[in-house]
Amino acid sequence: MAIQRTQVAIVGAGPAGLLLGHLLRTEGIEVVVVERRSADYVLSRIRAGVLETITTDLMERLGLASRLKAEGLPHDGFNLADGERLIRIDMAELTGKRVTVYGQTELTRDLMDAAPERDLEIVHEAIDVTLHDVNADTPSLTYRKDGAEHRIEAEFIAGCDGSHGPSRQAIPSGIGRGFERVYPFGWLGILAEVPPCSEELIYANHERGFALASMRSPTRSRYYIQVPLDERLEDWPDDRLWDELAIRLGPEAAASLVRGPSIEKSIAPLRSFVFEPMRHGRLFLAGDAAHIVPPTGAKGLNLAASDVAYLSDALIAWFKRADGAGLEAYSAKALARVWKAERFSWYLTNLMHRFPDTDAFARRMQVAELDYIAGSTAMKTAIAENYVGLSL
Ligand code: RFL
Ligand code: PHB
Repeated sequence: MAIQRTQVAIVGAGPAGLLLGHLLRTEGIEVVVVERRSADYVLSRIRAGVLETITTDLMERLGLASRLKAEGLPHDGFNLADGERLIRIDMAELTGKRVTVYGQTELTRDLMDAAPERDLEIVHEAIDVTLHDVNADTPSLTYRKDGAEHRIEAEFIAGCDGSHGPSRQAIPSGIGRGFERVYPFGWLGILAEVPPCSEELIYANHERGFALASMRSPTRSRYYIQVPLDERLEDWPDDRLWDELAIRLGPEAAASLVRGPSIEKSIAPLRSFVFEPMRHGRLFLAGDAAHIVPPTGAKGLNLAASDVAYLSDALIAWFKRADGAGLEAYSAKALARVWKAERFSWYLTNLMHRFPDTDAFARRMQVAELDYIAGSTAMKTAIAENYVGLSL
């Protein structure tokens, strides 16, 4: 078996693992990232689109923000639609901050492309990654690649392997606790090479269910509709999906809705989940490995970024100054921010979707809440402050 030694072994080359790897490399810390999938597969996953300044600042700090700055779309506001009414949340005016629309795929590509020049080693197609002795001084992981067995001995392991990866499973049951809310619907998403129907995002609460108008660029649109969990993709040919979007997004958006063939179409279930604590011995969890949010608040990728901002600072303090205080504080500090993002994502999900049990009273509550938001700068500010991202 080939044995390799490193300071930090990172499981997962999604945004959390790649950002953490780069942040540690800038301080000369030795890192190896192991990823189950091929680079092409990772880049083909269409996911997040909205970046908080926390995320764009990290890319800037890494000196990897040139394409993001050239191609990312700064957004000063977004809209909540309810029937005929459009409530604009002016993030720039209310908070002095904005968000950037830039696909997770593009961010991941920028981080991957810069890996060789920064000596960030990424092992793709690593099979059967298994963590060992995470609660001892000598944690390690093993994997197979091209039929050969490999072992990496590290001082720390960062579990950045998403919600189904092996890292969280390596924490013995009884040590931690998961908190979960499963929603009785999913989002059917479509990506198409057509100009967006609106310059800003529209989150619509319609009697037929939620819809979202988003985008990737001035020529590429991303839309979602709420669907029952047992919905089949085959039942949603493009034409039916465009018709449904035109109804749910409201007449104004429908008038400027440009249709086109789908480049990608998929259904994702919605879930809230938090695992506490985010550390066990020398294993630290970050990103989706520790928590999931429903996509309604656009928080998932940004939480992965804030986790690794905390974790990289803590690991750097350890390796550079033998200061372990940051590592001790990591879980509590990250969770404090995670829970606030969980709250906001849950709140916006409840406000904007039709649940199977949304009865007349529950619907009146949604209308009253939206009415209140429409007329209250305080409410709009609270929503804007959460959407642009709470401070680190
Ligand atoms: P990822 O991206 O899932 O990466 C984890 C990586 O670990 C690998 N892995 C393994 N590697 C080795 N061995 C194993 N056994 C492994 N098992 C798994 C995986 O292959 C993968 O490469 O987690 P990470 O890095 O924590 O990043 C989290 C984000 O990807 C996620 O939170 C966001 O995509 C969520 N999300 C959104 N977040 C936002 O901030 N803004 C948005 O607008 C937004 N929109 C979305 C979203 C997620 C969506 N879906 C599909 C769930 C929209 C959607 C539809
Ligand atoms: C997206 O563009 O994919 C997107 C935007 C906002 C969300 C979720 C997803 O809240």
